[in-house]
Amino acid sequence: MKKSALQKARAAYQPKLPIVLTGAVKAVEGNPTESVADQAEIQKLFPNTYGLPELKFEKNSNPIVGSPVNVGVILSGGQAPGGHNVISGLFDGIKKIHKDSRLYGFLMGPGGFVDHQYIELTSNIIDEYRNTGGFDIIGSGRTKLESQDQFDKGLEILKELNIKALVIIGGDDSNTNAAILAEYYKSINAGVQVIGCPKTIDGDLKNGLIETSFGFDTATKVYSEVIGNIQRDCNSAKKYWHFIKLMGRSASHIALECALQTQPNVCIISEEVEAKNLTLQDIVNDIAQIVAKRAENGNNFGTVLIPEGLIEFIPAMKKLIAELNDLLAHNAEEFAAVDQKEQRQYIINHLSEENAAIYASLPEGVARQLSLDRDPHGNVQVSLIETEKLLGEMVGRRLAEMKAEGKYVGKFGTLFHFFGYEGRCADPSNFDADYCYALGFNAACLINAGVTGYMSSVRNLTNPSVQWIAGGIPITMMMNMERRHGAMKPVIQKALVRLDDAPFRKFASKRDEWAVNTCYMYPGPIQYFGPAEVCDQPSMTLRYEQGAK
Ligand code: FBP
Repeated sequence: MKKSALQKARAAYQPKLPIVLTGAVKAVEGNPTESVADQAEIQKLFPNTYGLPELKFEKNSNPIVGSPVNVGVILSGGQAPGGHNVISGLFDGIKKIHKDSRLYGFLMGPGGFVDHQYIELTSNIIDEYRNTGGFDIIGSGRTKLESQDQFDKGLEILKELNIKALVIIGGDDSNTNAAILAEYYKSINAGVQVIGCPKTIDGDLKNGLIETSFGFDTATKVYSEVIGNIQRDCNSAKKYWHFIKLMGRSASHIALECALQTQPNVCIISEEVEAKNLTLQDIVNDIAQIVAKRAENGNNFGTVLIPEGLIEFIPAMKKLIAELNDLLAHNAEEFAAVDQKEQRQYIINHLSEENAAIYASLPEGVARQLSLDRDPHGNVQVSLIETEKLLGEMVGRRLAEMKAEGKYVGKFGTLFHFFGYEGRCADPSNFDADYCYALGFNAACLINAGVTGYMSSVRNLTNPSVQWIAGGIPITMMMNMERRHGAMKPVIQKALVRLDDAPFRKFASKRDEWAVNTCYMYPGPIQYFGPAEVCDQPSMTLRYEQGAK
């Protein structure tokens, strides 16, 4: 296959491993752990894998004397830059344990594991994908691994290929399933270890020991580059307001990071909307005020960043979606039989009065999206809801009212954008290339240490990569009980934006100035070659979280 000049140069990049992983290691046990909440219930559900200690790798003076180990790997859920480096790190790690170790990749996500679709990942294949974006080396999928049947079916192929460990590279839902699988295999003495790796551009799989999920760094740099370009454009032409929706299913980490990088006029943070119990109209009024204020200064242009998950955080919408979820789940057949033109009215007739009124007030497109199929985890597919258009139109209407009241003089031209898929398969930044390679290599060390139900943990990430700390944390440590599909289930707790954490506080201290004045920042494209202060900086979220001022 023909390669671009950058592809060729990038293939030669050697990710920097934490110094501790460059030689033989020993796993040092820390204190036993507890789940973040609901300890008694989680312990009961995970009798074999609950309460395990944190692990930290330290240098070992004895060289590694390992035997060959066969390992399986699955990419699960949405793409995130760096997945290929997790796999190449894992490959190099198991080859370091023993040159005859083998790596098998299950195709198109967990589905390939259940259906026995796989390829052996040889060095020729791995070398083609080092430092590249995408998950195309083996593909990804969203099949939910949850039933014993699936686990048993998967075990058949693991036995056939003599696989001793399975590495699941995924987000919170996939790692929840990794924990359940680890517990099950342990309970039946299957002899298979299960190790998770923290992936998601959304940045919501993190805690003190998982400082960030991979892919967040690169994806937000890609979005920030284009937001910066748009800001330069709108500051040049001075005639458009750009409404930009940013991916991130639930948490607003991506929008917040991009705001810190680009200093837009407005950035909505869903978690704040929920905490302040704001309505859609409140949000619209706030944006309209800012547009009017800028118009007073002759600035009929600006940028508004909108997190993809906003709708589900507006308290009134949240209640509506919860009732809709139940309604559609309990009346699925009847609803499917209703003529498409009548479906909106059917829903209005079956909702409580309060929710029916909100549903009826929504534009056709948004209402329709809320009634469509959920994803396999039961989530509304928020990436398909055009919140940016909804807000832009509503702000336009509000400004017309304000004009009639003599409170606004200006022009309001809108343009709409959605940045999400553009960033998920970008070539990983140096940070993600190094971090992912280390996560994969570290997963091999966890396999060699014989543990199961652990997530690969590489931390101290704002320091140079050679100083990163490597180890593992029990996945059960991240879990709590939540209602899913009408029943309480153990799941990894999503890390939402915390309003008392440094990144949000930084943003909140600056946003009034950014709103009225034009303080745009232009981060430019990701740089792979050049000075470390340009090429190797981690996200601003991570830097503020770790004490930057
Ligand atoms: P993961 O949580 O699996 O990493 O996926 C995140 C995400 O990129 C969200 O930001 C987005 O809402 C969703 O995937 C889109 O899903 P799909 O790829 O199925 O369209």
